[in-house]
Parts: sequence; C-alpha cells; structure tokens
Amino acid sequence: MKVTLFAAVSVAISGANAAVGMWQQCGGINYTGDTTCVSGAMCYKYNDWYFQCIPATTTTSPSSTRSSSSSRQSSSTSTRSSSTSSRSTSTSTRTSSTTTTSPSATISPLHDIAVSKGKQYFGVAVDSNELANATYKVLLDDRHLWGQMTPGNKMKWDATEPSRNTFTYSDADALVVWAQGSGKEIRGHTLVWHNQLPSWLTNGGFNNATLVSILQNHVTNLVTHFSGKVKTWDVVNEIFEEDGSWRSSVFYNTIGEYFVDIAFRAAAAADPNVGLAANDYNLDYGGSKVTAYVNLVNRLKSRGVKITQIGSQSHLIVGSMPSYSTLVSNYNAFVATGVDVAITELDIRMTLPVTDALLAQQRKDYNTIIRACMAVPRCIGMTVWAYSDYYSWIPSVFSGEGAALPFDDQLKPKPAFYGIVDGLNGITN
Ligand SMILES: *[C@@H]1O[C@H](CO)[C@@H](O)[C@H](O)[C@H]1NC(C)=O
Ligand SMILES: *[C@@H]1O[C@H](CO)[C@@H](O)[C@H](O)[C@H]1NC(C)=O
Ligand SMILES: CC(=O)N[C@H]1CO[C@H](CO)[C@@H](O)[C@@H]1O
Repeated sequence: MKVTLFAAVSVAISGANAAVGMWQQCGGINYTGDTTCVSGAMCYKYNDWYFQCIPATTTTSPSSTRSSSSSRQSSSTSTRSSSTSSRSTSTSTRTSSTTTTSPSATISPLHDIAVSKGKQYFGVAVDSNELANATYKVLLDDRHLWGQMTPGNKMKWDATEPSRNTFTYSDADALVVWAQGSGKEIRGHTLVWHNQLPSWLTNGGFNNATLVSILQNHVTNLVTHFSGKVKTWDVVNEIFEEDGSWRSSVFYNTIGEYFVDIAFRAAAAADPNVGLAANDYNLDYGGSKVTAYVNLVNRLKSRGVKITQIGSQSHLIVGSMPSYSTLVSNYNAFVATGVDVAITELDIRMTLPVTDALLAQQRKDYNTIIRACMAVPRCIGMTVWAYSDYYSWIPSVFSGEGAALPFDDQLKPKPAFYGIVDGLNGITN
C-alpha cells in the first residue's frame, strides 16, 4: 500500500469558545461540528477526512507522517460511536458506502509502515472465534495493517495433543489457512509451556525417560506438521520466575533444565529452517529475568543448541512503563548474545474506567515501546495481543482492568493507535 506523507498539517490552537473535547473529532471532509478544541488541546489533521483534538503540549511534530486516506473516517466514526448494538448494521453501511476503497483505508497500514522502516512485520494475535466475527474480520484481514499472526490458543498443548499421541490440528490449520490467505506470516505459539497442558500430561506421573520422549514426540509432531508454514516457534514459554530462577513445571521438575535443550533440539531437527524462540513476560524492566535469558542463550549456544530469538511478551500497564532507554538496553542485551528480539504479545492495560488522561498516557506508552523496537535493528517485529479491546484477555484475568489495545470495543482507533503510528515513524509522543 502506498503511504502518502503529509508535509503540511492544519493545526488550530484552542480559543476561548472551545467546544470539542480531547480525542474527539474536530474536522475533516464531511465533518460539520465544531472545529475548536477545549483548552489545552489542538485540532490535529490525521488525514483529509479526520482531524482530532490532541493535547497541545504533545511533542508530536505537525509534520508527522500519516497514511493517506480517501474514504469515510468521519462518517464511519460517527456511525460507529452512535450505538453499541447496531455495530453490525453500521459496519455493513460503512462497507457498502465505500465501494471504491477498502473499508480500512482510513487506518494507517501499520505493517506496511513497519516494513518500510526495516522491520519484518507488524502483527496481531488471533483466535478461531474472531475469524467467525465478520465485523472484526474486516480489519483483521487487512494485510497492510497486520502482516503477521500468532494463534492465541490453538497451537497450545491442550489444543493439539488432548490425549497422548493423538494430535488434533483442525482449529490451528484453519487459522494457518486464513493467515496465508491474508498475507500474514505465522508465529507458532507455543510448544512447551507450564499452562494449558492436558491432564493426561500433568497428572501422568511420568518418569524422566518417558517425559523426555513425550516432549520430543510433541515438539517433533507440531514442528513437522507446520513446517514451511510457521516462520518462528515459541519453543519454550515463561520458563523463569521474576528472580531468574527456574519456574516449577512438570517439565522442569521431572527433567531438570535440560528440557529446554531437548525441546530446542527436537524443533531444529524437525524443521532446520524455522526460527526458534524463548518467550516470556516482564522482560521490559531489566534485572534478573533478563539476565536469566541472556545466560540461557549463552549456555544453549555453548552446548550447540540453536536458538534464534527472544520474544518479549510486553503485557504492560499504562503509566508504569519502563523507560525508553531501559527497553532499548534490554533488547540490546539479547541481541548481544547473537539472537533477534521481537515484541510478541503487546498490550498496555489500564485501571477502568477509561479516562481521557489514561488514553493520553496509553498513547505515550505505546509510542515509547514501539520507538524502542524501532531503535534496535534486530528487534524484528511487533505483535499486539488482539487488536480491539473487545477481544482482549485482560478483563477476564485482571479484575477491574482493561482497554489495553489500540482499538476500542467498537473497533474505533484509540489515541494508542496513533501513538503506534508515530512510534513506527520515529516520532516521540
Ligand atoms: C464482533 O466484534 C464486534 C467488535 O469487536 C463486537 O461489537 C461484536 O459484538 C462481535 N460479534 C460477535 C458475534 O461476537
Ligand atoms: C532426564 O533425562 C535427560 C535426557 O537423558 C537428562 O538430560 C536429564 O538430566 C535427566 N534428568 C534427570 C532429573 O535425571
Ligand atoms: C454524506 C455526505 O455529505 N457525503 C459527502 C462527503 O463528501 C464528498 C466529497 O466532498 C461528497 O461527494 C459526499 O456527498
């Protein structure tokens, strides 16, 4: 997709009769409302069709790059915000009214921008139920927005080997077929994790030799099945505690730390071309957990075990972010061991209810981590853990928290989305 750069942007600083609230629309073709923002805000032109009140103190350069758009951001936005229950109706209206352009043409193409700046992809986690939602799928299908997908659950052990040596791939295969059809590379997630294991495995009481063969069989089966389709596997997931010690799991408790070597070796043998990652959360703040992974990579390499990437999940909290320099230094610590790094499960949650101040902070926080990845050449890509708050895992796991993703539950881009766009373009919010 062609990305048109706006050299000049209309900016109207708020006056005494300010009327439009922060983050609300203040201009654009077909927009008929007030064009003056509340005090402290300025009316910022995202494209010909959509101007929004953003903090006047923002350091965003007015010359920031935006994707060109020629469709109906203003009309679709107002339609969308009008009613929750009419979502599907408004979407079909929107779709049918934009016969000459993609329905998502007003949304900056994150993947295309990331690639144009030297990254491999900008991606999104997906689950089977989301593919059944035609409304959600419109943006999900967009290969310019998302060029990579990670299955949220369907490649995990409980989904793929529900009873011993019986492998079920139909759900995962459907996700793979869809991803390939919509121009997305695939991250396999995940071969070995202490959670979402079938009970035959956790309660089996297997001795070391038997569990080693079960582990090898599982890894070999999955990697072989998806060979040529999965680009990189999360071979192990969340194997360390916060203090860098080994996490208790059926694998560690029975086999010892060599379960990691065994899994990586089996994966490499099954597909010599696939990328092999260790993935974890809370790698954003530095400290013992980062050191544990740096040491792990060095140990694996010293034993001749192939590992190509550290995945930093980055499930983060609005206003509690690591600094830009901490993020960059963590990524560089991984890269120094000879592996790539990727941001694999990004979301930045807030304590509900949503406020303008939290949305503004969330924009800055997304912007910070995206800029950090952009600053490290071997930070190869970024993946959000679903794109809309409607499908976020956060509210079900963190009581009273949510709104963690760049689109709201009506699929309207939030300030965070524009923070990502700016971050990809190296612009500080
Ligand atoms: C589909 O997704 C939209 C927005 O994410 C949501 O409003 C709608 O309720 C979903 N539909 C179903 C059937 O889940
Ligand atoms: C289990 O077996 C593996 C493979 O032979 C070995 O590397 C590991 O040390 C053994 N673990 C224990 C606890 O004996
Ligand atoms: C609903 C509406 O007013 N649509 C108009 C939006 O702007 C275009 C281009 O100026 C017009 O052609 C539409 O009629």
